[in-house]
Amino acid sequence: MEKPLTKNEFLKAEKPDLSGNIRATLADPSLDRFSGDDEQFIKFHGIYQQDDRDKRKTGKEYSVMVRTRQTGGIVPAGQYLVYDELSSLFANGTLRITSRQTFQFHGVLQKGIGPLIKSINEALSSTIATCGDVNRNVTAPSNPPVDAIGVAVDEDAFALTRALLPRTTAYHSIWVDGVQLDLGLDEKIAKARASIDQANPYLPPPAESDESGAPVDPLYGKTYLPRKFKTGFAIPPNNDTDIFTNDMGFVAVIENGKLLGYNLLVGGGLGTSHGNKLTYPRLADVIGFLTRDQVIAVGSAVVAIHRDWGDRTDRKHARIKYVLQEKGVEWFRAELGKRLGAPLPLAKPFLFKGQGDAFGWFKQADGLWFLGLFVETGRIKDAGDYKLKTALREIAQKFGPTFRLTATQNLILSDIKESDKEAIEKILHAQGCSIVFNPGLVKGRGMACPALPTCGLALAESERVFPALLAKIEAAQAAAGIAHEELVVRMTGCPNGCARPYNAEIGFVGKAPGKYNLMLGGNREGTRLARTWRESVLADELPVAIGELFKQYAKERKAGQAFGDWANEATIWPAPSTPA
Ligand code: SRM
Ligand code: SF4
Repeated sequence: MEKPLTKNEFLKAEKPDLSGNIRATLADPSLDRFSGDDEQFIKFHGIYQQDDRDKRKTGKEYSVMVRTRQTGGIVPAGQYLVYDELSSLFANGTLRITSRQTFQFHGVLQKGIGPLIKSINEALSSTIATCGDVNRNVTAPSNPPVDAIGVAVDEDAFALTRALLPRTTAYHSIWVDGVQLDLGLDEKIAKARASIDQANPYLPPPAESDESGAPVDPLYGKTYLPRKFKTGFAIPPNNDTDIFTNDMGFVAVIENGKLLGYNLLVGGGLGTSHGNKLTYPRLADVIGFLTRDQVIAVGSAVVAIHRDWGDRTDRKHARIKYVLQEKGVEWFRAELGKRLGAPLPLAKPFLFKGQGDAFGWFKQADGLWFLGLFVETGRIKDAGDYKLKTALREIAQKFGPTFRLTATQNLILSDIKESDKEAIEKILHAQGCSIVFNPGLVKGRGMACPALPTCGLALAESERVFPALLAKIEAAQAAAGIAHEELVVRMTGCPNGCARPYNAEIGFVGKAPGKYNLMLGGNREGTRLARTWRESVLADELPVAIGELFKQYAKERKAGQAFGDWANEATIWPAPSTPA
């Protein structure tokens, strides 16, 4: 018997413009949240309904999280200044850099959603399709931010972003045309628009019409994709966008200093559910080579394969990685070739040598400078004497650098004149942010997801406990005589894998309050999956267990061997080991 489609499939088919009842809910001041079905529709608009989980004992306090779109993490200074103001006006005062180079506003109350999203659009960005069953934010290398190849890759990433935007008419009619603004931000917004000096790159092309004249999306149709879809670009040898974890990846092929095209990767994805063997993390397969002018055709064809072959009967099994795993790479190559009219030629050789961000000052190809800054767990905030938010506002106002959000939740300020470097440093030091220049190779490589109190799916803490845990891991390194050695440690509050723990050297995956699965054996290049070493370890015992491993590693390692590589091979594994 055929399995029935999921409820989400019926919702999409019923309202393919994705409008739901959002308009009516917004118009009713007595409502503090969206109803059941709209919780699904709002995701396509970049909104997640949440409640403060610290306060649940006294009743649910609803708010939403709003996620922006920033291809390649690029945020012009003017746009950043608008976001800075909006985060204080409508959110919890912080801006959260995500693991896919976007910003999230947390704690937005119902009446603030309209003005917030309208202002984001006025500042020439968008929240369209940053969630939902569509292509999400497209990542691209942020480090180094400016050279001829980097610029070309950014152009391709933007072109593909536009081609894969859903053409829903509801987004603009609800949030742009449907909201009146009276915030006194006009001058700031005008400056943001002037600094961007182009039309909104996130405005989708118009929808097409079906036989009855109704608008229809030529790629997504009426029911969009079976599930989310993620796309990234990378420039070897730096795998800073963790390209193998994407549904679709484009790896730059460079010959004689020129961007020849890309190797296509398909079928990465990390989300799993504890105890559900149908779900697992997977790294992408290498499919073939394409030239730059094929990016949109190939990208659209891969998305269409997900649309047509993804599992619409089980949302936990609906990502394209399962199509690749179950039908095989050869099947996929043939299917893609059929849609393109010819198979892609073989992929060219490529090698990643590492990932992660560089901190401090670097010269760009055009003679200007960029500054790599560490942002602890991606949270731009003012807290006590540490006033990163204030410092960045002042820097944006005075020097107008381009902000680039990295896929490790850090920040690059680029296009800075040599003569401004000293003043920028002074501002950061004066606001108590000296750590941002040199976090070291453990903090600087680390990543944690938001988890509690905002994430409705969190089983355990992550962002709030990660800095203290990393400090203990650094202390354990010192005790084992391996202080300051590079180490990729990532933590999530549940098995969905938002901070990508599954290909880290050490991954902590929330299992229950205060308990984590401890994953080991990923590598610094992001090209190997970690495996579960111990299940349900108490939070306090994590640094102790790791400390013992560090001692063994220090004794046994080969010259230059990284911890993750040692752990992958060492005789530390219980047999048989199981994936999380
Ligand atoms: Fe994620 C769901 C946060 C990157 C896999 N993710 C969520 C939600 C929206 C929870 C929810 O559905 O209610 C989280 C919101 C928490 C909050 O309070 O902010 C959330 N995900 C994040 C961010 C903010 C984590 C971060 O530390 O930065 C990242 C936002 C990226 C962005 O800007 O678009 C984020 N999420 C990822 C990644 C990593 C990546 O894409 O590089 C993954 C693993 C890769 C993958 O997709 O397989 C990831 N998030 C998930 C999943 C599991 C999907 C699956 O296939 O099973 C969920 C749950 C779901 O979709 O049902 C999820
Ligand atoms: Fe929430 Fe889990 Fe993602 Fe963390 S990994 S943000 S707990 S869904």
